[in-house]
Amino acid sequence: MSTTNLAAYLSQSSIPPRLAEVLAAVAKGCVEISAQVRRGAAGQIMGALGSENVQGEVQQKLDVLSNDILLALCAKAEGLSAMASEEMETIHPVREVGPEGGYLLLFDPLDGSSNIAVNVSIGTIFSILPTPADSSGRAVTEADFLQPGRHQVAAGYVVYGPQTQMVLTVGDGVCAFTLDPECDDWVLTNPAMAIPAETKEFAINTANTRHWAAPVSRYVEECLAGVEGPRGKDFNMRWVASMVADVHRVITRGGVFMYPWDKREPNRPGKLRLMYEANPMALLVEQAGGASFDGVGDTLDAEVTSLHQRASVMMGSKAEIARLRDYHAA
Ligand code: P6P
Repeated sequence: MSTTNLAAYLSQSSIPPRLAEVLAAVAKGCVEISAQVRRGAAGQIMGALGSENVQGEVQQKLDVLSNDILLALCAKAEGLSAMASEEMETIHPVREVGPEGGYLLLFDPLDGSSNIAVNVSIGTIFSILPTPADSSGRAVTEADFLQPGRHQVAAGYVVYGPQTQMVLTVGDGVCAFTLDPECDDWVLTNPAMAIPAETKEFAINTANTRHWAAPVSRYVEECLAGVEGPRGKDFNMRWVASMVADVHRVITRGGVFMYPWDKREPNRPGKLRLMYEANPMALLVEQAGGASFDGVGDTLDAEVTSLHQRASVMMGSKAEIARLRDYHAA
């Protein structure tokens, strides 16, 4: 089937209709979020709310607005049983799980929102899990969400940059859609995104250099040593400080995105969240031919013990992640 836009893509027989309905609702919500983001200071939605989210981070007005948009629109999708968000401490039940099962939607409604005030790209990240087999006929609990990333049936992000783009996987490769603002249609602009195995770009916040574990320091030092060093080639460093923008670049042209464990908070695996940041991005990267590593094993195999748990994140070009794994095993 020649799919020209998201609606055509979601109508493919390989995608269960109720999953397609959830994805269409997320996409519709992101069109509305895109419009609010683009209005910026011209609207009444800029600035901080003076409140903090469950992570103790200052909430921007757009964080809460984006969260509310997704809650309202996605609750209408018949197959959706419950939602969870970076902006909410507890899960948001929607309806009892039907006899045929249902879906759990997790999202970071507006990742990188500290960049809003300086007009740098931000994004929405989403992940869809199946309801557990034994959940039919009952309400969903938080424990039902605590599934490894490999259980995801779909994942994606929307990057609000010079273009608004959605990058999506339903487990059969990765495709990209570009929002045509003249008709609010998601046009299929890349049917098969593929991450080059090799790269010359890495993304990490080098302000944290002195806090990194030795394998990460070794990897970055070798990149910085360039053509005279063991890598025998020069590298570029990029850091947007917006995961969606950095990972989008990696999926588009290769590279490595890293927010690894560091010794500032030794008991904390990393800054980023597993369930609605690391896992959806890891599925996309793997589906695009890359790899994702949390310092111990594949991100998607990480044990899940709590909804808002954090993770050490290294993902991108396959050969580079293999090198990082070797350095961690040395
Ligand atoms: P730092 C944004 O706040 C975020 O959660 C990710 O989008 C981004 O990659 C990271 O934090 C940036 O963190 O410490 O460089 O500001």
